[in-house]
Amino acid sequence: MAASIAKKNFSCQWQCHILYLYVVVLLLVFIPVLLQGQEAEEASCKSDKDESCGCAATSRDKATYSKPVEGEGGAETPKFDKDAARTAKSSTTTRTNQMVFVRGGEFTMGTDAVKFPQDGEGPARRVRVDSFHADVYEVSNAEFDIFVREAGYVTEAEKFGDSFVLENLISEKVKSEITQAVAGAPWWLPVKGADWRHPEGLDSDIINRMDHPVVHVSWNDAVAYCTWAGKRLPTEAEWEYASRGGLENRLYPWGNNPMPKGEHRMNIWQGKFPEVNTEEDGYVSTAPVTSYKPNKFGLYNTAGNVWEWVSDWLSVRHTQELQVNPKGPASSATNDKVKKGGSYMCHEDYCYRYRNAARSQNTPDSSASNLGFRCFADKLPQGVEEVKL
Ligand SMILES: [Ca+2]
Ligand SMILES: [Ca+2]
Repeated sequence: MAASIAKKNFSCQWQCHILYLYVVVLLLVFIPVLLQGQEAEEASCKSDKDESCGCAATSRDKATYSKPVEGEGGAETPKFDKDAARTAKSSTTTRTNQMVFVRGGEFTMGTDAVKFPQDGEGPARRVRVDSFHADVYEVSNAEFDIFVREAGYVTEAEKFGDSFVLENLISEKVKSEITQAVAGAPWWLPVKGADWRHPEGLDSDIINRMDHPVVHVSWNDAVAYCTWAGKRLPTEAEWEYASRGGLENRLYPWGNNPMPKGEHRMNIWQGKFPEVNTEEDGYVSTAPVTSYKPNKFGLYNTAGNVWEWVSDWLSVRHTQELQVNPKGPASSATNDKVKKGGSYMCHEDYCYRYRNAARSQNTPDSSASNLGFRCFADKLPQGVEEVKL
């Protein structure tokens, strides 16, 4: 009996050792594989965060999107609704179409302190531009309303029947009707009925925002407005020259300090994007185009508030040779136009693009709730007030 128990114990010890060895071998084989997978996932996340801020995610032909059907709310059926009448009535507010003369010169465009290499921010290069007149303000709803009423213009967002809106700004009712989101930037939602008169969808209006920048305007809409106004879109070089206000190699239109003397100088995002906007600069969404101090050339809100279309097609490669009045490439392989200045959605940790040198892009038919424009001109158009500095 005692011998039998001893034999049993011996047998168990032997079996246990085999089992133990088996487990050790399994762990040695699988742990490196598991760790490798985790590292790959972390690398992928890091890469995604580095490269995608959603700034360029609102391009119609790059997002899952349907084109409008002719005759079904398409180009041939401009809408007239009670909002149009209301905006017309309230557009007798103070004009903000003034321009300022900007004397041409040579400056350093772009930067060698590149934050987003994929955007083509660098290298820093010398550029010379001729003199021009620049809109002092971003084009406001009131100014765009005058254009729409006089020209009978219908924006592309109205023709498509939708536009991109930041999720936080949309009512729960509108949100519940949305089934799509933008890959890589889920805070952007395509909202039916969102257009310049209805910035957050059909249950919103601009009645109390006539002095705010017009949004949901495509590059094509911006060109149509500027042409009607006797103006044109700026080139990227002109826009950046004007935004820098005569200061060399500075991050912002006034210098390198984002808040000189603790004072807010632009409408961007405070808090944690995209969950919390603490609104410390006074605005959770757009601000009136007259907000904050202008730069030394007299321009307001080139940094922040809304992105601004410029005329250039996108290229992310630049020559370091001196360029005179550069207009950008003849076309873009990705069908993108450049936009400048960042918006109220930009945060230092996420989409740090409210710097003079920063840039992003969208296709020319794209529109969003943070994208507007201003016009420049070679000659001061008749009837436009010139601001003297
Ligand atoms: Ca803000
Ligand atoms: Ca701006």
